[in-house]
Amino acid sequence: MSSPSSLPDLAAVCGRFPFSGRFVDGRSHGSGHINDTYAVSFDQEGCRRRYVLQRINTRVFKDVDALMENIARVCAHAARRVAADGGPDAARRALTLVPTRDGAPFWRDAEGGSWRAYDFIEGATSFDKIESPAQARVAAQAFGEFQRLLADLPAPRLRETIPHFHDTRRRFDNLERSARADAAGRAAAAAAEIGFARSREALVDSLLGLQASGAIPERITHNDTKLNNVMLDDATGKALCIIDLDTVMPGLALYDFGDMARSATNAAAEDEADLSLVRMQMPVFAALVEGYRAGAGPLLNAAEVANLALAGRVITFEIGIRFLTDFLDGDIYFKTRRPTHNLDRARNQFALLRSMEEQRAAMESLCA
Ligand code: ADP
Ligand code: GN1
Ligand code: MG
Repeated sequence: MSSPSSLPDLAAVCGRFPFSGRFVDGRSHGSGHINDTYAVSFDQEGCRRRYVLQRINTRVFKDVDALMENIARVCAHAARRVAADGGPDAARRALTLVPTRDGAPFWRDAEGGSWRAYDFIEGATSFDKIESPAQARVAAQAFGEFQRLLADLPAPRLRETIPHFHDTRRRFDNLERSARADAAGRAAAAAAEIGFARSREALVDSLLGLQASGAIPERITHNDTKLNNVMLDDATGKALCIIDLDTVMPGLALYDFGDMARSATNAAAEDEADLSLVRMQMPVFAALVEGYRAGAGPLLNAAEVANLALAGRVITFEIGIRFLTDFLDGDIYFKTRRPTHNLDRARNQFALLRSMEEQRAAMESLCA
């Protein structure tokens, strides 16, 4: 799905939310692949106040009511925890949803677009690419603490916002289906990548097998723990807040760790086309293991810890498969900025998987 070229009427959308002050401007914000995210500024008696407005991707999230019910519950739970912990800066340590003027969690526009608003977390950055092992440690600790937070979420069970989201077997079968259908006439251009995916098919059942055998439990997980879904404080470098809560739902802790390993250990950007730059950085992986274990604490069982390195390979493979499938389907899911963007991303993820395979023994030695 390519990015919209012109801005929607953000002032009009803001009118549906109880923002006070004078609308100053609105612009595209961030580099997420799914929702349309905007930063909107207000002048409140000489002070600038910003909010995040998001048009939810309803092609991806089919049941917005269920999605927003989950998000409202998780935000409220996180806010209660932050308040109970005490300490400064509570407003920046949990994502705060701003209900509409009518008290609803989102607003549906005349074209069917669904809009929500959050307080803007100021003085913080989300990184697309890791800068140091120390940064990996704080990010992983924050995701580990978030895992513990979710373990205490009061019933009922959260709704599944995207069914089978991390069902890697199903993702693989979808790739085969897309390769056969060749809807965009691109299968020939991706023959090498399709062949690579087939050569690693054995990976797709590994986490599902551990779950089926009872070795690893289902938990409530974030499911999209890429590095740019945690905000780090510009002043201290510490983690402030976990964001992008759209896929918080039942899952495996190994999905969360695996996606951190995928997104944070890469020496190159996720869409870097020069594959010689793609490499799994061992010191970053070590920092992730340390940080996640420190954050999640005793919650993780021995089988989860023993399979952290495997999770990195599986999720890197899974996301590679998803990028490749989307390339074959004609770029209908992820935002893209060039015709080969999804193919470049898939190649990149497969190169990262190869690098993890080369360093498998060293990675596994850290997971005991
Ligand atoms: P997507 O699902 O498209 O990835 P995200 O919710 O992750 O959407 O938002 C995209 C980006 O916008 C994030 O990576 C982050 O940089 C920024 N962002 C999101 N929410 C906030 C917020 N409340 N305050 C500041 N920046 C935010
Ligand atoms: C998407 O929304 P964002 O950009 O944080 C995707 C993840 C992928 C990731 C790859 C809902 O994450 O599953 O791992 O892109 N989110 C959804 O960068 O599909
Ligand atoms: Mg995101």
